[in-house]
Order: sequence, then C-alpha cells, then structure tokens
Amino acid sequence: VADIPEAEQSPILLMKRNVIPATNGTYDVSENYEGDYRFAPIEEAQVSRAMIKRYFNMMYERAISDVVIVGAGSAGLSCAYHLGKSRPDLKITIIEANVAPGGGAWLGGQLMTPMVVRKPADRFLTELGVPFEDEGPFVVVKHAALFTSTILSKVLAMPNVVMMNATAVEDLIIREDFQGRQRVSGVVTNWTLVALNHDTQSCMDPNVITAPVVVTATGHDGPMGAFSAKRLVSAGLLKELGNMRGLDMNRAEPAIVNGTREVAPGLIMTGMELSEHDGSNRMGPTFGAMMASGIKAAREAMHIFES
Ligand code: AHZ
Repeated sequence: VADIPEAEQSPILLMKRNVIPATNGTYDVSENYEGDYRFAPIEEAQVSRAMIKRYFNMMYERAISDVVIVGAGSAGLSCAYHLGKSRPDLKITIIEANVAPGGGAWLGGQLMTPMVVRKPADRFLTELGVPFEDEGPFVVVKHAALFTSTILSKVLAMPNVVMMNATAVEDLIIREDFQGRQRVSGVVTNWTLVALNHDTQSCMDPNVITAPVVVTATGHDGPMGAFSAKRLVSAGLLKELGNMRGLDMNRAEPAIVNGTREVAPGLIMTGMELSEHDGSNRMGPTFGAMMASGIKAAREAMHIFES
C-alpha cells in the first residue's frame, strides 16, 4: 500500500482498490510468515453484517421447515446424514441445545476415547469413511471424536441441512389435524441461555419453527434429555413414561433400533430418548444402535413424505 497516500489508507478504501493479499489457487500457505503477514482490510461492521445477514436469513427461511431434528447427538446426526443425503429436496433443520453438537459421542465410556460399534452398524462407518479396527463381532474407532467430527462435517456441508446450536427446544407445537387428531407440527425454541434463565427473569417469550415432521433425539433423562417424551406425557399424548431400564447390551441395541418409529402423529423418536419412552434397557458405551436408529428415523420420515 506504500504507493497509496496515507489519508486514503482506510480499510474500506483499500478494499475498493483491491489491495488484498493473493488468495488464488497458486497461493502458498507458508508464504508471508517472515514479518509481512497481511490480511485483506475490513471494516468491523462488515463482520457483524456477514454473520447477521446469513443467520437471520436462515432463521427467516427455516421458520417453515420440512423436518426439524431435535438434538445433535449420535442418533440425531445419523438421522440428519441419511435424510439429508437421501432427500436433498427437504429443508432439514437441526436444533441443538448445547454450544458443542455431538451429545455423548465425543467420548466412548467413562471418559475414555475409543468408540465401540457392534456389527453390522460398522457399515455406516464405512459409508462415512471413518476408519476402525475390526475385533470380530464389533469394531473400534480410535477416538469417538473422529466419528462425531466426520459426520458433523458431512452433515453441515449438505446444502439442505442447517443447524442452530446453543438453541433449545422448549416445547412442541401440537395442533389438531384435519381428522381431529392431535399432531406435532413443529417446535418452540429459545436461545439456550434464555431457556436456562426463565426462573430469574421476567417473561422471555420463545420463537417457533413449523414442520410436518419432527424427529426427536434428545437422549435419555438428564437436565434436558428425554425432552419430547416427557412433554408427550404432560400434553396428554402419552399416558406415562416407560423409564429407562438397567444396562443390557444385547437387549438394548435391537430394542432401540426396532422401536424407532413415529411415537405420536408427526413425531418420530430415535436414540436413547426411546428408552425413556418405551421402558427399554440402556446399552452403555456401544454406539451402533444410535447410528442404525438414526437411519431408521430418516427412513420413517421419508415414508411420511411419500405417503
Ligand atoms: O444437548 C443434547 C444432546 O446433544 C440435545 N438436547 C437435549 N434436549 C434438547 C432440547 N433442545 C435441543 N430440548 C436438546 N437439544 O440432544 C442431544 C442428545 O444426544 P445424546 O448423545 O445424549 O443422545 P443419543 O440418543 O444421540 O445418544 C445416546 C448415547 C448413549 S447414552 C448410553 C447409556 O447411557 O447407556 N449409551 C449410549 C450409546
């Protein structure tokens, strides 16, 4: 910029003159580290506007979605992957209460990192391109984060899938369909930090997303877990919770996969939330059922759109 008068060296004027470092295909990432590393100039407000424009356009557009997936743990993400890939025409919106999506799938069990997946669910790892060690009846991914980061990156790269994290589903939209049946028709959302502070502030009303299909994948009971199962009870659509039974790997995994279904009109349940709904066993740190249940939930959603 030495040839530009100092008075004209505001970031925005520099940008208009195209004074930016070369970033074309021949750019060498190891260049300019000898005390001459330069960034393209920017006005601070451009950063704000770049985020606001995209985020609020996304919220505006996704206020009407085709499918909302509640919870981005291993079951919710597996559902998003299969549905997003199989039906690129559907607007799929993932709502995740935590800042970090992934639920319990950043670790295996007892804070150890390897992830165990019983066969035949290893086929899904192969499809994702996640490497593993074969131990006969099961396989082991060297770090659970390798599965979670891989599926997250693939899901988020899909043009039809968006995710709002740090956003909690606070309620379900339940209204009468044309047959007079109560039907889940969307979700009620709020920023998680707001949802956590309802007891400390005056009323902070939520927002809504309508969708003909909601997939709930909020995990077993916990601070936020089993959210939709519990709401079905308080809304009168389910008599009582089955409550998750003790650990039995051999019973638990097929029960979750085979039990994945539309539990109430418009609401498909997947993953460990089903153990609370149905009263099935927990399986502990073996993740094949979460993947297969997520895929089955995606198939259930497709059936609804095809029927
Ligand atoms: O933050 C939660 C997590 O990421 C999110 N979530 C829960 N309530 C929510 C709400 N709004 C938005 N109201 C919400 N998001 O849902 C995600 C659930 O992920 P998870 O990993 O807890 O559940 P999962 O069913 O995908 O996987 C369960 C993994 C387990 S638990 C278990 C055992 O305890 O035996 N075994 C396995 C394999």
